[in-house]
Amino acid sequence: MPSTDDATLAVALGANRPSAVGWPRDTLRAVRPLLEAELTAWTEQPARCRWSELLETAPVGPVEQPHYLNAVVLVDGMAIEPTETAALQLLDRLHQMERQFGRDRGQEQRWGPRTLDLDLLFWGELRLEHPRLVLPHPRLHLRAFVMEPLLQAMHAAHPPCW
Ligand code: PH2
Ligand code: MG
Ligand code: MG
Repeated sequence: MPSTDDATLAVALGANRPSAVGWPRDTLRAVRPLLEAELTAWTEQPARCRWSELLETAPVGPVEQPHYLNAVVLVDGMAIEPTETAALQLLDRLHQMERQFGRDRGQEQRWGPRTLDLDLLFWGELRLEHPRLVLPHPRLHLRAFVMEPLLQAMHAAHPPCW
């Protein structure tokens, strides 16, 4: 079984509203190579990514909304060490990608529908209690829509076909 190394980075992806590129499936298909390219540009070396399948999941939260598509990517052998500064830089880059796909944080409800959500789950053993970012993600273990694709990504032997 492929292992999770000391400084593996984990990012959760979710979408349940159409974006400019199409339905959530189209959005996540478009995001996959862009996220890999973004990580490669940031660390200045090719990102070694392990992707889960795309999972259709029932929405969690108080707001009535469409089903989500969720996925998780694990990134191994990052050339940048996990630190608070680096994690906040990465968060900014993920938020920038969310905006690229039409996300407007000013307009949305907490737990409400979104065109693209990119959440940092953990980065090696980094522990962070920053107003903008808590790591490991404090609700990671409570969410099947995160745990299920996370385990899939951990077990992934080949890139999935989506
Ligand atoms: N994200 C939310 C709220 N509820 N439910 C599912 N199934 N998947 C999500 O990604 C999700 C959610 C807010 O980020
Ligand atoms: Mg989220
Ligand atoms: Mg988020």
